[in-house]
Amino acid sequence: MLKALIFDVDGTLADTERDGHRVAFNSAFHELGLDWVWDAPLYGKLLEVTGGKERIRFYVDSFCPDFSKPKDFDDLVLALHKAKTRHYVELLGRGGIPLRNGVKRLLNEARESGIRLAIATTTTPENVTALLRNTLGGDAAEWFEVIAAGDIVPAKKPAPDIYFWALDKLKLDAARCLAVEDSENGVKSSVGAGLKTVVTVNDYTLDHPFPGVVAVLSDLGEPGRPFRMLSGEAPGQDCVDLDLLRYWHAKF
Ligand code: XBP
Ligand code: MG
Repeated sequence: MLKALIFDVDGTLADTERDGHRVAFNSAFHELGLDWVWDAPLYGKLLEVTGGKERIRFYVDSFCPDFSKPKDFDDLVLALHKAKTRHYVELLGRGGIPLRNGVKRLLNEARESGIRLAIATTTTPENVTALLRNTLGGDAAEWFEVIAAGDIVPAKKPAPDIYFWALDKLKLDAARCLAVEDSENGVKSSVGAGLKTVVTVNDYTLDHPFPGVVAVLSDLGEPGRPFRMLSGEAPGQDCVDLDLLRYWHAKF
């Protein structure tokens, strides 16, 4: 029996990366006097590494051969990431990023049906609450029984640890839950934790491989704005609702 849905955040609940996180990173670099600029294609490559602090380090190591790290480089990374989080939360506060198609509808249906909700994400906890507050209203963080986020586990996605942490807090076996993800790293993490997983892709993840998932879709769909099925089966359905999730959960 399906008991809980565990959602990824970035790329899944909302398209936050290109016009949200990327913009906030660039604002932080500018604020701290660095001439680094992450354009949209470069950011696609940087998404290989999850976690903002980890991504900054990956950028320096892989794309800035001439940058000589100062002695206090660790502090610089922390200061950049703190500034980035502030810029990102401000951007969300201006209503900069809407939820993806079908997300609000499915969350509401799950709440009405007593399906438990959780989040498993690499991003910083305050980014999650800011997104939920600005898109769903002041109390939306409380819709989620568990919010597993950021540095709460040392090994970020693609490691399964963040999903194990969420399952532990939910006190549920993976077999009773379904994950919703958008990326290869996310799927490695959720499938690695033993979760049946549904994928909704975005521009950055369209070509990612998703071995072991139950379905890959353009988005969750809305009545009159159906999803496109990229792999898997959804007999007679044009949006993802609990009936379809229960069907996938039971069948695959
Ligand atoms: C999300 C991420 C995060 C955000 C930045 O991945 O990769 O790193 O881009 O977050 P997922 P912070 O959707 O798989 O969780 O800067 O707050 O770390
Ligand atoms: Mg994601």
